[in-house]
Order: sequence, then structure tokens, then C-alpha cells
Amino acid sequence: MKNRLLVTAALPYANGYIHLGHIAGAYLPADIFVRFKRLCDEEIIFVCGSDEHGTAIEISAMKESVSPKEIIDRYHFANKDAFDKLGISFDIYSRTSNEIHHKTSQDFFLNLFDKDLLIQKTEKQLYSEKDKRFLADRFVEGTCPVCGYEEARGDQCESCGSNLTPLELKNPKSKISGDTPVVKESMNFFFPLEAFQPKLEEWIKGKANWKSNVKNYCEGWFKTGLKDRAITRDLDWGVKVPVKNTEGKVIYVWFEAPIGYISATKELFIQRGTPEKWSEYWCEEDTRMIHFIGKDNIIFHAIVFPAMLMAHGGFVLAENIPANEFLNLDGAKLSKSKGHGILVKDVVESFNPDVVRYSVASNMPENKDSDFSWEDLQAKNNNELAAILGNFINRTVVFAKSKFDNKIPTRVSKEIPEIFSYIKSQMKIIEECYNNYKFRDALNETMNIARAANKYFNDSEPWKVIKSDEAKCGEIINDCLQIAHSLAIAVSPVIPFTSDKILKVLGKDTTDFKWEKIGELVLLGGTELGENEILFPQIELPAAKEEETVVAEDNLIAIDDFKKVKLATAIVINAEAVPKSKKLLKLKVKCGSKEKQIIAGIAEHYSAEQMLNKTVVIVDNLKPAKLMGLESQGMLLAAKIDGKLKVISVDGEIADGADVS
Ligand code: B3M
Ligand code: ZN
Repeated sequence: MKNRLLVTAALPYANGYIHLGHIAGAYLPADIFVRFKRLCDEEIIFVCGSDEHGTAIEISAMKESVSPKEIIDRYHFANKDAFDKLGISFDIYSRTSNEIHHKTSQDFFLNLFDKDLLIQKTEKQLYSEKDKRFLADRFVEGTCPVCGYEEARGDQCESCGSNLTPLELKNPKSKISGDTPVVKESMNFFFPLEAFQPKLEEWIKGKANWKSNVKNYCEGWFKTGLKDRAITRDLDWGVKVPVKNTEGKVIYVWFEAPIGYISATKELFIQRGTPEKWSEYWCEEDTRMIHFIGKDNIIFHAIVFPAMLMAHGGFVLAENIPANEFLNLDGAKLSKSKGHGILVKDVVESFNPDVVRYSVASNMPENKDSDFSWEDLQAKNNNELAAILGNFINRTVVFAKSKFDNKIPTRVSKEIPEIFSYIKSQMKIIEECYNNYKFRDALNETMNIARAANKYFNDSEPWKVIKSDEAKCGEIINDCLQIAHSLAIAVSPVIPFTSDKILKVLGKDTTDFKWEKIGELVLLGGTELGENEILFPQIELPAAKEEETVVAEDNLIAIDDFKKVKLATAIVINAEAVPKSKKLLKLKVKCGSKEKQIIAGIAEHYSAEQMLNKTVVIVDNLKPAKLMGLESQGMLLAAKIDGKLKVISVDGEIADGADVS
């Protein structure tokens, strides 16, 4: 049995905050799997990081008039933090802007170039005279030749999913200036994907345990026939092509991003002080590499990247790619571009991360799209986590605390009740589920242990037994506490924070915190119990959690109501961060002849420098209010889109002090 595991999760683009759709697609299943394997003492690393190149990032930067570096820094750190708060336990969360990644990708490229594998082709490209640049991928928008959707991107139509090239678009327009581009020739490098089709087909044929969605998808591609793919672009932002006379060209983001898994591994082992060890994971045959991704990334992980690795030689290929489908929010796809996303950074502020993990895991879109709703999260918390697991732990601990002097009662009889062999058999079943990437089943079988535990408690009636036979009652409670320990292990891949809490209340260290100890008696009688806490307080949802506000007829306001609001333009003449606040900026604005202080909740979206000299629209007649002890004498208008705040500004168009109505 091979035993060295290399687990990767797709590198999220650092141009947006990660949302629950991402979590359900790749990161949570990966994390659960990795946590399970760590409990089994397997040698394993879990690598991920930010994907920091590509036109999407350059476009975000352009839209906000900031540098790409500013964009990637913002989202890299925010996403790293959000993953952390949700307990996604990467061994490393790297970034593709790191030097080591540029070097690793360039070396990879050169390896293929030196072997004469890359094809150089001069082709027609779209070029904007106005922007003075080629318009690759997302820098152009136009009408999809397949479905007629008018806002199709140069690389893909979001409406019908067709892969496109900028030249195929009808009525192409520059995303930068709206300019109509001309056609100009340019040389680019192509990867000979077509030539790899037979090898790839052969390789995938041998993958009996791949999910059918992944296999079918690949077979679809094979049927159409693989085509060679351009792996360089005429762009500035990215990894420079390491070949002479290629100024102004970078390696295509989808060529270098998966190499990011290799660079991240190298970086991890540099950090660990064993820099050579990365190659054990990437080059030794007994490594099992598993890519966790969402279904929209299958082509790159199941076809393009393996072909690249084959072309390079000396690398292991993926053992499995358990891609998930999409998680929908009340029916709508959880995609950031559509604005339906529930951002991880927000959700972990309001909810116990384990409740989020549990509810996403129980709705994991393993074989088909699935739905997420707040009501379901509430139900999972109140009716499962609290009512089954929390209840068992709580009643057991409360009983032990009050009747056995806050200690684990000692067992006298050597007899081990039946329930422990049931738990052992569950352990095997759950193991099997995890090994086959069946996370929903694993979770259900795990909760079955908690259900059985409650039944054991009920059937044993310790509250009655205590009256006649204290020793016997002590044994029942000892059993229940031992079961609680088994549960702490069994639930830990899915709800690790809760698992820690259970361990603490049991007064137990991690010596027996191993998968194989599930169903065993490891707690010592006489041990002092820790402090008990309610693991899953009931969740009440606010009446409407929906983002969309539908203005009901009786919510309409009269023009006179609106006239009460005095809006004016004002220029920001001073801006500084508010100490100890992540959200607030302290602004001084000039509005005609007067100056005002405004404390604005925009610090997560704008730096003080970015706000300086902006001409904004303010509510001028707002009653002063205190925020973190600072007086705010107005507010500024901002729009929220896809979770991002954009301050309404009239820079360079209207001077400060103008009335707005
Ligand atoms: N950044 C696409 C995505 O975030 C891309 C994945 C790269 S994995 C090597 O969905
Ligand atoms: Zn289309």
C-alpha cells in the first residue's frame, strides 16, 4: 500500500474573497480528507495558495485604479485568514507571485522548450490601438458565437460555458477602453496537447475509482479531440517567458498555476528545513497525489496538467481528482461573479465555524449540484449538532460532574458493552467512506455513533441506577465518557474545533487521539473533568437573511421624504486608519466652506491613501453619531457589489460643496 499522500486544493484567484461555493467544491472535502488521514498517521502534506496571475486580476486592478500587487495582497491575506478561521488546515498557503514559483514555472517551461516540444505559432490576435496592447482572454468582451450571449469573455462564455478565443467573439470590444480592436499578428508558444491524447486516454482508462462525473467529462473532451493550446500570452502581469526575444509575453496562467502546487511544496520543505524533501512527494512512485477541485477545473487537472507532467517526465501523476459539483444558494449558483456568494470571511464572523463546516459537509455537492440555505444551517445546528451530539456530551458530562464529584468514575467490571464493538464497526465503515471520497455518507455514519450513544444513555437509565447501585451507574457514565472520547476523534475531520472542546472537557490530552482508538476505552477513572460548555447554542435566524431587498408597495417613500436627505459633494482632505478597528477609516472632508469628520466603515475596501483627494457624495444633514468614541458628522455613499464596497465618487467631474439631489 502506497502511503505518502500529496493533497492539493485548487489555488483560488486572489481577486475576490472566497465563498461557500469554493468551500464546498474543494477546500472542505480536502480538509476533511487530510484531517482523517492525519489521524490515521499517514504521511501527508496539504498544499494550496493564491493564484495571483491572469487577466482577471489585472482587470480587477484596472477597475479600481490600483496595481495588481495591491489586489493580490488584499485578497491573498484575507483569504488565508478566512481559511484559517474556518479551520482549513493547509500545511502551506503559498502564492504564485513568489520568486520560487516564477523560477519553478520558468524551469518547467524551459524543460519543454529545450526538448523542442513547444510549438511556436504566429497567429492573429486582437490588438487595441487605443490601449496600445494585445487584448488576451478577459481583456475582450463580445457576443458568443455559440449562444449569442452579448457579454462573453475572450476565453469563455459564462452563459453557455463554451471555451472561446478572443478572435471568435463577434463585435469584440476592449474591456479597458471599449475600443474596437484590430487584428495583429503575434508569435506564441503552444503545448502539443493533441499528441498526448492517446497517453492520457490510456492513463484515465486505468482509473477505476474516479468519480463518474470526472471520467465522463474527460471522455467528452477525448471525443471532440484534444487541440494544442497556447501557453503564452501577450501580457505584462505574470511569469515572464524565459526565452530570448519574447518581451511582453508571459506564461499563460493556467500553465503555471498548477505548477504552483510544486512550488508550494518546495517552499513548505524549505520552511521545514529539509529543502530536498519536496521531490519525494513529487517524484517518487509511491506518492499518492490527490487534487481537490470544483468541476469547472477538471480539464486543467485531469487533462492539461497531467499532460504537462508527462511531457516533462519524472513526476508522479494524480491518483485521483474527486471534483465536486456546485453548491447553490437557495437555487442560484454560489459564484462570486454572479454576486450570490456567501463570503467565508463574513460567515465565520456570525457563526461557529464548525456549524458552517457541518452544514456544508452534509450538503456536499458530491455527485450533483446541491443547495445551501440559512434555514438548513439552522436546522443542522439545532436538530443535529445540538440535539444529538451536543446533547449526548452535555448530559454525560453534567451527570458525571454532579454525581461523581466532577471526575471520571472508575470501572470495576471487565465487561465491555456491546456498543463499543458497534462503534468499532462504524469506524471501519466511515474509513471506507472517506477512502472513497463519500463525505456525506461518512458524516451520516459518524452521527449514527452519536445517535447510538444517546440510545445507550437512555436505555441504561443512569438516573435510576444511581439510586440503587452507584458502582454500576459509575460504569455506565464511564462508558458514556469513553464514547464521548471516541466521538471526539470520529467527528474531528468535520468539526475540529468541537472535537478540541470535547477533549478538554474530558480532561484528556492527545495521546490517544488516533483514528484506531475509536471504540476503545482510553480514559482513566479518577481524572478530573474540565469545564463544560454548551457546544451548540440554538441558532435563531433574523427574519430575512436575503440580500435582495424587494421594495414592497408600502415601503415606497414620498418625494418629500427623500428631500429631507441633504446630499452634497465633498473632498477627502485627510484620511487615517482608526486604531484597533479593521473596518473604520477616519476622514476629514471639505464640503464647500465647511469641514467635517466622517468615520466610514470602508477600511476593508479602501486604504487611507486611496481615499485621500477623492471627491465623494455625503449625507450632509445626518445627526452626529459616535463610532469607537469618535464623532462622525455625516456618512458617505457607497455601493455594494459582490461583497465589495465601491465608494461613489465624482472625481474630477464635480467640485466639492455641490448639492446633490
Ligand atoms: N485559480 C481557478 C479557480 O479559482 C484557478 C484554479 C487554479 S488551480 C491550479 O477556480
Ligand atoms: Zn455562449
